[in-house]
Amino acid sequence: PVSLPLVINTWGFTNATQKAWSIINNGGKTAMDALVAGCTECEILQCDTTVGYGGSPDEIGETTLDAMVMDGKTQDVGSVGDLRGIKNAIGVARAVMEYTEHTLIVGESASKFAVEMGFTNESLTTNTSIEMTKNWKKNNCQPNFRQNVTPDPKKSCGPYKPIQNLYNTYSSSRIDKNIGKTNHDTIGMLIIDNNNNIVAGTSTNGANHKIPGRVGDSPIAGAGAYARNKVGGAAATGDGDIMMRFLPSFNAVMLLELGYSPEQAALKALNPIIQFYPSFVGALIVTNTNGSFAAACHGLPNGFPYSVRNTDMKDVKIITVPCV
Ligand code: SD4
Repeated sequence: PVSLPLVINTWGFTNATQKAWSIINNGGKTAMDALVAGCTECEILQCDTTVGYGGSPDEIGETTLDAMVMDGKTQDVGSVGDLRGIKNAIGVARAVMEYTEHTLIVGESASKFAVEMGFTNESLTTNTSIEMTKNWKKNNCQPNFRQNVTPDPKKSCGPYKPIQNLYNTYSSSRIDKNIGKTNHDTIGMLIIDNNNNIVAGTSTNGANHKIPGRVGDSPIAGAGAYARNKVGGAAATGDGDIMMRFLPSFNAVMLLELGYSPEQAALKALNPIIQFYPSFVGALIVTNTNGSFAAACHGLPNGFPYSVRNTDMKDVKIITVPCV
């Protein structure tokens, strides 16, 4: 028995789930309306400071946003990468889908497009993001994530080992060991309406202290999220620089099409990533269009929490899946 509609999203971002649920469950609005409202809620609340303004500043302290929406019925996609000075990234992604022939618009040009579409241009910097940049600079001798950068001779921290540093920084910064919760994370959301139409979306401020211009997996269709009517959908969170090389969301949906269960599809879609990058940290949520869902993760010691609501549930539920 199916129990639609369904809202499912990454992490314990239950306010977003609740917002989307209140819209899809009341009728009159589309799954896309609910998706954009749900993810916008996280952008407003700055979920874990990893969605929306004021988090994950790049090397020079600017917060930039990536987001996408995908409609499973039409295969239409709209997305933005490296969006600057606009808070509602998922709203702009939807405008790309609905008002242009394009799929992905990036950088300053995406900001200009957003302003044309009526979004407000404002700073995404906050005291928190300024503090984050200051602390990071204090502990780093030179810009992060580059090879062949000469260490600053006045400081005693060279020589720089960028690749290793990247993964260590990433995985340790993602988990607050005291409360056992991850504190850095993208929202990826999947919604199925009563007629089995599925939509998918993401919104994030990406990786901490990235090189300016870095775009992650979240706005890439098939990497950050994917949706196809009559099959299902998937959305990803984690190390996007790695994930976008494997298109895990597309992979998971193709595995559903081959007849695998959502759980099998989630696990199998992560497999090649783990084979090539054993220290990979990330997770996938997967649902088929009947509303059966599952998740899988790798590298999160306390497992991966995700948020769900359907008509069988009295309230939004957080489910935590242990990692493989
Ligand atoms: C990225 N996948 O930009 C995003 C980051 C993320 O939790 O999921 N953070 O790489």
